[in-house]
Amino acid sequence: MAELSKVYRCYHCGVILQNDDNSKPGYIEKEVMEKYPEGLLLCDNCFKNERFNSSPKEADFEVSYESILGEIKIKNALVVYVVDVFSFEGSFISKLNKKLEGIDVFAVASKRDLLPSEADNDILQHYIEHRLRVSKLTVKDSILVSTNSGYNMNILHEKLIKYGKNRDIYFIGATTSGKSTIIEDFLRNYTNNTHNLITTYTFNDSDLRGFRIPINDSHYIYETPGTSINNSIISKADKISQNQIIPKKTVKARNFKLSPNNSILFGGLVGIQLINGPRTNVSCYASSEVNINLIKGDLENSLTNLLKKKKVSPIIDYIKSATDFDAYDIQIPEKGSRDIGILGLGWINFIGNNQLFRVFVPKGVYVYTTRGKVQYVNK
Ligand SMILES: Nc1nc2c(ncn2[C@@H]2O[C@H](COP(=O)(O)OP(=O)(O)OP(=O)(O)O)[C@@H](O)[C@H]2O)c(=O)[nH]1
Ligand SMILES: [Mg+2]
Repeated sequence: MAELSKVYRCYHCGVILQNDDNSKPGYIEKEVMEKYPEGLLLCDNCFKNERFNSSPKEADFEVSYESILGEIKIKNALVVYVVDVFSFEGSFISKLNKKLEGIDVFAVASKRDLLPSEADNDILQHYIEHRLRVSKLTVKDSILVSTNSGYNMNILHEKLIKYGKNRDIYFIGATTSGKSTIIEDFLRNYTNNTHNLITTYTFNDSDLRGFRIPINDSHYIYETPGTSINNSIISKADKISQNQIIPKKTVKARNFKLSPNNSILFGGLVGIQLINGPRTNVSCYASSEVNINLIKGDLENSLTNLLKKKKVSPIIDYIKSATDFDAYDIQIPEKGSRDIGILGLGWINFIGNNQLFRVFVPKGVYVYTTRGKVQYVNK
């Protein structure tokens, strides 16, 4: 009797996969096919050249910003580096960090209210300091704050006045990290006892402008424009989805048990499949307006169906099927609490145990993995 056997196609280019000749289209190693019989398979060519990339791009920053950094260096000013604790990777920019080497930094981690109140502040602060230290920044001080809840804002104001006694202060950071909101909060409790005015200011050798606020007769706080991020999911989404993706209130963990071949779907935006490894408890962090679903079995079909029927939210109009995504494989050799995150959207947290995850994101969006950022008090 004739035997039917399944024909496998490359998930990206659609070519029929074969194990016989690596010089011909569709070649894939036999072991890979056997290892992931139900996984999404890519021919060697697509795996290497096109959509698979095990070292995704990092958050970027604009060259024009360098003139501001030059000004800071000449004045030996203090940099207040504002990072967003929810979207930390999107506001912690390694290219910018390199330029900050040798400059004194006061790290202000903003938007504390977006993380669960039970999250351990000491561990969070330690995580941020660790990341700054690893990036070789000269961190003179750091603080967690929230303008929304007022958390640590008085302490921050006092520190700014203290540090401004003998040097200028420059607020820098990614766009939407929270610089202006912190400065507005500062201004609410501020009295100008100097002979100078609050003015707008154009930074040396550039057309970048920001506010300049006198702290005393010889020193100022400078608000710089944010450096923009082009590989965040926010930059790929339309206004309506952006509104759903950016959290406005505390993000609570949503928990799932993920078995091999099953996936977590964030709206119609991101799919994270456990390709290989033990059944894993996963906590998902994203805006409450982003649906999070557990998908059993074939992610490619489920995703295409859900997108077609608009059964998930948010969706981005130009993403119509599974082939509109970039895919990354992430192997987790580390033990302990780990995160896999998607810039601008959120992250999953789990205990590392040699898992292999496959992450599908809209093309050009940055995916990262780090040690776990949020741990709970009494956990
Ligand atoms: N939940 C929460 N949202 C905040 C907080 N601080 C700022 N935001 C929001 O974050 C967004 C960006 O804040 P801004 O202060 O404008 O950010 P920025 O760093 O000045 O951004 P650019 O001017 O583009 O560089 C706004 O929608 C704020 O409402 C906070 O403490 N908690
Ligand atoms: Mg601003």
